[in-house]
Amino acid sequence: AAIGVFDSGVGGLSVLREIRELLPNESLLYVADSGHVPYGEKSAEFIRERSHCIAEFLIDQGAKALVLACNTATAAAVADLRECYPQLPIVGMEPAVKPAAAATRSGVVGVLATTGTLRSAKFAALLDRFASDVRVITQPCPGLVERIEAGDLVGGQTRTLLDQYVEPLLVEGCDTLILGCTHYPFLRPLLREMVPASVSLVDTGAAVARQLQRLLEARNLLADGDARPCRFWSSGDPLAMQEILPVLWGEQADVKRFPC
Ligand code: DGN
Repeated sequence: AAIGVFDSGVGGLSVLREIRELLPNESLLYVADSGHVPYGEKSAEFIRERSHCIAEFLIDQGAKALVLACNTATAAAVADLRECYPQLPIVGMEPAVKPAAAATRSGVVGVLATTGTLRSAKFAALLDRFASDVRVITQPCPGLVERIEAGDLVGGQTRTLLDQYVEPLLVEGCDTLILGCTHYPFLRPLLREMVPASVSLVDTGAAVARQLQRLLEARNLLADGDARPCRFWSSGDPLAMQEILPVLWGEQADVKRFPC
């Protein structure tokens, strides 16, 4: 049995890396729904349909747990999936509002995420619960996911877009930036060049890996042997993903075409 992980594209690989590091004995399966990226501007209904279809596929391939390595898909579909598969541990993402609210000294926190995440009821509830004492400025980032999907992590176009999104947050006095989309941790090196050293960048990839570990432990599902090599599928261009895997995943691997 394996851990099934998916995202609208290659962003979830930032979470997959955290899972590999914390749980090196687990076999991993990864679906990039790059044929439908970005999810950010799509309807919740559409994202739920895609999530069901991918979850079913991963379970057929032997997934004993699922990770929605996508903030947008989690906001739209995690409740539905949990209802559909009550026996299966299912872990979703959420923007790191809680740790950011605890860490900020200026009292101003910026959230970089997709439009879908920022307008979701789940995100509103998160702000109500953890951010009542701080000022939170949200910043949707259209176009950024596409740059990362293209494997452009430090180029001119990515830099221009990112600067346009981050600069206003700095002007407002944010000292903590939440990377609220799983694609964005890949922009950390570029972000570190752009923002002062006193600004912290927070994401929830490592916390999600720990939550997965807790759920597997509680249900006695942790792997007892060695991991098989990670298997990858893409609903977009498998060869394009194969080309950027060494950068985003740190290893070469075959990518198969996702069948639906
Ligand atoms: N990686 C996704 C997220 O965490 O929200 C979605 C990116 C997208 O499809 N726009």
